[in-house]
Amino acid sequence: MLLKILLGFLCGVVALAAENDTAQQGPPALLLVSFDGFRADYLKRFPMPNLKLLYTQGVLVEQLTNVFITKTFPNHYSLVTGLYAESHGILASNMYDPVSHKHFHINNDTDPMWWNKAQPLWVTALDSGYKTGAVMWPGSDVIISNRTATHFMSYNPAVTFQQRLRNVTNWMLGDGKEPGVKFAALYWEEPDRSGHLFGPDNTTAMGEVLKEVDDNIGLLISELKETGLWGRTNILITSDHGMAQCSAERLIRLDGCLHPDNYTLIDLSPVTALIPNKDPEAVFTLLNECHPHMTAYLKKAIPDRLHYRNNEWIQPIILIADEGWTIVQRGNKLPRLGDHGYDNSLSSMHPFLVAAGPSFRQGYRISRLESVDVYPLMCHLLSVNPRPNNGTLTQARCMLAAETCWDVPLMIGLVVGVLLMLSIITVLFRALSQRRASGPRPFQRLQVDDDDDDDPLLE
Ligand SMILES: *[C@@H]1O[C@H](CO)[C@@H](O)[C@H](O)[C@H]1NC(C)=O
Ligand SMILES: *[C@@H]1O[C@H](CO)[C@@H](O)[C@H](O)[C@H]1NC(C)=O
Ligand SMILES: *[C@@H]1O[C@H](CO)[C@@H](O)[C@H](O)[C@H]1NC(C)=O
Ligand SMILES: *[C@@H]1O[C@H](CO)[C@@H](O)[C@H](O)[C@H]1NC(C)=O
Ligand SMILES: *[C@@H]1O[C@H](CO)[C@@H](O)[C@H](O)[C@H]1NC(C)=O
Ligand SMILES: *[C@@H]1O[C@H](CO)[C@@H](O)[C@H](O)[C@H]1NC(C)=O
Ligand SMILES: CC(=O)N[C@H]1CO[C@H](CO)[C@@H](O)[C@@H]1O
Ligand SMILES: [Zn+2]
Repeated sequence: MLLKILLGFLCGVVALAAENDTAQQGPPALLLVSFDGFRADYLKRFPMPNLKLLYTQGVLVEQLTNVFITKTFPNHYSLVTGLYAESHGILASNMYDPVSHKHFHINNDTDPMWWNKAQPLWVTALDSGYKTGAVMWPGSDVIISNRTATHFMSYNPAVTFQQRLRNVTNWMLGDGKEPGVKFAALYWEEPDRSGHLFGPDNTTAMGEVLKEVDDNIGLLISELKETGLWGRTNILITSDHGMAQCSAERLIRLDGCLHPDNYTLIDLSPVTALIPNKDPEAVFTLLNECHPHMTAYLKKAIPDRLHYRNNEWIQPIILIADEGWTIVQRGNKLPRLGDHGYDNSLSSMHPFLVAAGPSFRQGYRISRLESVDVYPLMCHLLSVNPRPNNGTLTQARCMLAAETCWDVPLMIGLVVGVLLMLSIITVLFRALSQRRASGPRPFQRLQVDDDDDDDPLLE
């Protein structure tokens, strides 16, 4: 009896403490991981048992429509801001500001000027009282809106995935007194590096690197389990862009069309950005007729759907190569066997998204999502007020366990099915009542015959 009371008391205290704990800690922590250059169809072409384990227990978005240009920096910044490149300002790997005459390059990127048009989630989430972390994600070590993440690591390719991961889990655990990091973003450079080197069509090489990537996902799962973070952390595994196969037969040489004295080159391939030195119309005309697999645009004529026009760092002329084509100034040398940056409507440019953790549905799949929609999803998961952005939660909401989502095809099927059943029942009912009517009931029959004067055969 006494034991029972004691047990009940203990249970009560534990429950209270647990509730206190969750109330104090707020929503589950969120870990965002990007494997650079992970083309969506690698998931179908290569076995990835650990990644598969994650999405069978969570959600798989088969293709993520990323932003133009489909390069690493623009897309990583879109993931953490929900903005198109023209709005967040990280437009390419190489940029030029005509006012300050400053140059941006991915190895010389820490001037806040380039990043301050937007604010990444690791900064915004600080205002909700959270600690945040950023490991080698583009912009991690840049002071944006006067701040960085609580913890960050600058880009260093010599640091292994496991070391990066260990730092992140340590930050997430906290030190006992201080709460841990609530949002962390982690970057890894494969399979992009190998995709450029060997080309995405090289099944042997890509198979090897994707096995390594999957082993890293295995490490992630076991590290989270060992530290007790598993089950109370939401995990997003995604990427910035895909990869197209290039070849030496698909080179576009600018020098064949126009002497280099006529323009200043800012960025080269597969999207060239240039400033005509004089006579922009003449330069444009020559470039426009240069090659059937390259499209030239004057800045004002860049198609709306690319969301790549309204920014002072977009140069007066851009050239876009067709899928798999490489723009060079001169020579016959192919710089890379695989490349990306092409039109974001190409499925070869699309990455994927896997989501798992306490907030997500299990074994759920959707075929598409916009990469700008990942930001409002993350803000929702963290209860952070999203800053103005180009995404929406409409599609992504269905990934959440707490939401009931109407599956449109299923609903159509259901409605059609119900209507069909109703019609069958009506038809059957009529047939039955007619048969009964034509049965041995002479008086009724006579009455019907009387009314039926429009049918001469019955007379
Ligand atoms: C709940 O949290 C407060 C503040 O941290 C603490 O003082 C209190 O002891 C906790 N209550 C329980 C039952 O753990
Ligand atoms: C980095 O960019 C700044 C600003 O454009 C420039 O002053 C500096 O020389 C560059 N550094 C390197 C190493 O190129
Ligand atoms: C950043 O800090 C400087 C000086 O500390 C201040 O003048 C400036 O307004 C701050 N900028 C922002 C965006 O908070
Ligand atoms: C990452 O972890 C290593 C090893 O524990 C440590 O020496 C280093 O300071 C950590 N880096 C950061 C930025 O926390
Ligand atoms: C594929 O990559 C491997 C290196 O992993 C290389 O040895 C092989 O020649 C490549 N094959 C093709 C067809 O390029
Ligand atoms: C994207 O969002 C920004 C910030 O709200 C806005 O200024 C811009 O017009 C939006 N772009 C589009 C194409 O809606
Ligand atoms: C259209 C144009 O500006 N063409 C010039 C390109 O550069 C060469 C060499 O400097 C000039 O001779 C062309 O007039
Ligand atoms: Zn790349």
